[in-house]
Amino acid sequence: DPYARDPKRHAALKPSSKKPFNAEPPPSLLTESFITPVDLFYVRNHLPVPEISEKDYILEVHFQGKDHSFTLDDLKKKFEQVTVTATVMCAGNRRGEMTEIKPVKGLNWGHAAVGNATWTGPRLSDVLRHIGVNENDPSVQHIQFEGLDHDVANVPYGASIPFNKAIDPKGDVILAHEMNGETLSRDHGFPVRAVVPGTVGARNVKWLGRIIVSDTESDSHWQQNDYKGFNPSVDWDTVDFSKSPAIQELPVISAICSPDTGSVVKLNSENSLNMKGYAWSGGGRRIVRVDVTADSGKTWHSANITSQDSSKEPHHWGWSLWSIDLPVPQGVKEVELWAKAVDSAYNTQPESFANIWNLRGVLGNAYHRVNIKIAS
Ligand code: MTE
Ligand code: MO
Repeated sequence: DPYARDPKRHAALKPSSKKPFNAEPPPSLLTESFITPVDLFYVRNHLPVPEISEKDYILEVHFQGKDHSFTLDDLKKKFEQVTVTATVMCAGNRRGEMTEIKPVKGLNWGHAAVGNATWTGPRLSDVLRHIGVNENDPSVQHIQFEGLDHDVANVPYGASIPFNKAIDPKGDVILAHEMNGETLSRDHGFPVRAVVPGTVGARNVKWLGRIIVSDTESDSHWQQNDYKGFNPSVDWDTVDFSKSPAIQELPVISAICSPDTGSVVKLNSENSLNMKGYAWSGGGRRIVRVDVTADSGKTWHSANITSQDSSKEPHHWGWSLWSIDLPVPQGVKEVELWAKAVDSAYNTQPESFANIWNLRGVLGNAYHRVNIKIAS
């Protein structure tokens, strides 16, 4: 069993698959703290967790036919160490809701395949400049990452990001060796992972073994034939993965973390209920508003943003947590709660999943709707 040496996990993580291990925490735990605790942070592994010893670890960086090697010590001592707060979210977060429209291929995620952490390490841009990469070099277009996890045919997990994002010091791409101030855990990429703030989880390559400075995208399955969006009418007979760009920056999203769907809620004296959730947008865009309604949009209320990343745009990489005491229509026994967020570019979420459905179940950012009962 290639998974026999996987690490132990927190009992609160609910697996959607055990081998490879994929799991998310109960949504209500996400709004307990602005920084998601490491052991409650969702885990998305495609392969067994590799066993890497700190002293043998080497990061190879390939550029113009040459390999440059860095030990963990090199990465810690040769470069300025920076800490960024960044949310990491799986492209398939909220896939379960999309599946209600029509089945899709993919893990059945709820709305907690997302977390917010601080990440510490050298900037990728500093490492690239150190080996002589010039930001104006037209032959450099993509930075490819390879993990030290591989499949039975020895193919590693791989992905790439645009060179512009990688070389921009304000892009804040970090070769992280710490998460929330602690040594990176095995599930989250020990000893080094790429953290690509504002960009889909899939490009935040864990167990980073090799970086390739290239004129082309990664040719990995995950870059070429997965993690792409399509027209809702495209099916597995007609899909042509070469026609859609790989997902990089993610669109604006929000979700209600409490109350939970199906729960029975007692109203407070003002005939209202407390509702909490998260909101986030990719590309360093800040959340400027979270709108919620308990009457299908007749009356919208703006929630209070209770905690927000203090970093300025365009590198506002962390999520926002929100809360509101939302008035509920008099005398009703059941309510559908809705939430939608607005980012600083005034992008907002689509109303329903019907017209954003896609065969891989990615980019599921429709209004979040939660049905609850009111206690009498
Ligand atoms: N990196 C490697 N090496 N192998 C993987 O399977 N999964 C990716 C990404 N990096 C993956 C990886 C995906 S799809 C996501 S969503 C994030 O890691 C999940 O990061 P986390 O497990 O730390 O939450
Ligand atoms: Mo993912």
